[in-house]
Amino acid sequence: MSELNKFKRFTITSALPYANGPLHIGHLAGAYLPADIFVRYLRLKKKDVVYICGSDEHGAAITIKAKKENTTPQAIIDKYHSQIKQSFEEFGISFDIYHRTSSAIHHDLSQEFFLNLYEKGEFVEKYSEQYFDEDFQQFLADRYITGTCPNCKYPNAYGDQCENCGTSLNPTDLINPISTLSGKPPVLKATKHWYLPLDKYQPWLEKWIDEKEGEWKVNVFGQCKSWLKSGLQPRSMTRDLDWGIDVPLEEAKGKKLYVWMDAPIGYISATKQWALDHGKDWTLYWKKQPNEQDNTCLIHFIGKDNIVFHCIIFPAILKAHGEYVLPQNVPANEFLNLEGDKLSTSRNHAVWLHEYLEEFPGKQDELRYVLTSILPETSDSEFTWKDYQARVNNELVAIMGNFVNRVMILMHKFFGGKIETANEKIVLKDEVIGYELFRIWSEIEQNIENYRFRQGMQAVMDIARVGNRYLTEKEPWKTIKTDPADARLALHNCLVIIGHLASAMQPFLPGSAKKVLNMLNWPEETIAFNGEVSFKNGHQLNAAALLFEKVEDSVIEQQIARLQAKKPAVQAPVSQIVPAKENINYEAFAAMDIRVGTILAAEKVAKTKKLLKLTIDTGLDTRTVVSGIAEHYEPEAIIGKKVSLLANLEPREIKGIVSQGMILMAEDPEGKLTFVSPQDAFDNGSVVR
Ligand code: B3M
Ligand code: ZN
Repeated sequence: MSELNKFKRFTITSALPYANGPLHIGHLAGAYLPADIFVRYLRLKKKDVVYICGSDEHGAAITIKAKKENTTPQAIIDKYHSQIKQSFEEFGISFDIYHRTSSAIHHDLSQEFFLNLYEKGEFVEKYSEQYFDEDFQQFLADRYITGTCPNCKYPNAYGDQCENCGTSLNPTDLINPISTLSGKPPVLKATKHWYLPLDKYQPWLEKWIDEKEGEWKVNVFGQCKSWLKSGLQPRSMTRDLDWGIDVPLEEAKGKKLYVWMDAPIGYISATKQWALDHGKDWTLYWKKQPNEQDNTCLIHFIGKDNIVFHCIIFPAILKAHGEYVLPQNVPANEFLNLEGDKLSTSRNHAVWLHEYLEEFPGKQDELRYVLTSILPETSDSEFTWKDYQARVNNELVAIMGNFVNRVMILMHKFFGGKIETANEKIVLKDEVIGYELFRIWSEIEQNIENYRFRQGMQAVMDIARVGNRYLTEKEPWKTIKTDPADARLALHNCLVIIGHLASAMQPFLPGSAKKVLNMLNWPEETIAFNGEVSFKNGHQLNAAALLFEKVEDSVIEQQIARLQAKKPAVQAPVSQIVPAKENINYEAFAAMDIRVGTILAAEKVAKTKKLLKLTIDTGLDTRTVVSGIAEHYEPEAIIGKKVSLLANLEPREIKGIVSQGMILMAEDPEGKLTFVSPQDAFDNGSVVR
């Protein structure tokens, strides 16, 4: 407890997930698992800590989902809020409260914040030209508009942020903007909004961020510096939307607060609700105290795409308000990938938490262990099912489970599971082991306090490694025959090591730590973290229970196969759809003679990659058509196929063959082709119109 020791109180937050879909392992690895480990550690250290989270229920993420599912935003948030809450509970993320931003207490507090800044004259009021979708009669903010990122040229950047390079954007920054509602380029229209003058706060933010050098993670610090370097722009805190928190001003009727203004305030309103429920004073956890040393330590756990909002915009809001503490740290994680590909909700390429919980009942700690071991702490990392299996089988089962199991079995077999000692209690009687444990403990604590949970987890595993080595060296199964006292001493020492192990497991693998404590017949719910571990003379151990089970190949194969099957064909973003053409009159259409025909013969056109020479029965005649479909169809496979043929297209010579007409094909944005054919058996020569 070095740096952190100076704080009396901790307010720990995990990013509020949008209530627009279920949780997956990427969420866990980003903002929840690390925070949960950290919070459990603080609690074990007897710190005053509140751990806050809840659903983010506003913004375009919600309304767009509602449109997709053909339902209301309210129905969407109700559905996903309860699903997400339940998954978190079952998985064992130990929030003190999981709240929601649709609550009245949150709406009130957000409006209060806005008015506070408004009355201080902090906002810059500005009419500006904003993109507007004429078909849908709606202004296009945030996720309602996509286009090419001016910074990295990513083609599907959102109006408020490029998810590829993390840059925070305004819709007017986008190159070739497209409305996600109509798929059309938008028009510009004037509207009034209230801007937070981030440019004005820049000098202060620079100074504040600079103080974090060496303290904040390099990925976080680096991102902040680069935004500051490119110069901050005023950012609108209001939106022309019909879902969200009303802007509390008469002249702003119909406008809502920007979701990134209200969402972080959600941390505060959730704390208020928690305090109300538990008879606490919420202000202690958020507001500056008369003596600086009484201030709470505020830490935000987030994914890297949220850095700008937590390190620049929210601190600016808090500072402008004036009464609140600023975050002490924002240990953002990078992204987790899955089986060689980005996790993707829209492509259904994910391991969903609710599905995992259903299919792997009681195996929360297995997932916690694997994810903790691969957390994307300094760079993106990857989850694969094979790696999951290997880590569970070769580490949890073979090292941790095996050590505990061997000691428990031997204690029961040789001594009926009962501690007997001439002293009042047993203590560790091995200097080397004692020294090793001392070193490991300091590693565990230092790693947790510096947000290096991967290494912290490995250090915990080292306790089991030390135990296994010691047990193998001492061979009590042999000495029991020659020197039973020595066998007993060795096993007693092992029990002390198991006590340390259980103690250290608690923040990381809470369920398994409990199981071990239960085997040890430890009366308390928890065991002191890095405290004295000992057993009284006469102490009776409980029966050995299996800690972890081997993961069979078939289980993993099934998961891999399912991931493959789940992936629907890549969905084209709206912006890739070929833009609409100009209107034509009916005459222009009617001039086309389109007929149903049958392919009688097909062969490749020599020395070309793309062309097939087709012989078509058109009902009128039998003719030759050259078609550019050779990369999509084998000639033999299409003989007998019904097609639609533009029969009165001027004949054209292609590679020395006269082509009389054109086969109609549908082409998707990926360039895949398919025949446009009648759905039923239809005579050749039938007219298409
Ligand atoms: N709901 C964004 C996200 O899920 C957002 C986090 C809010 S934290 C205040 O990426
Ligand atoms: Zn970009």
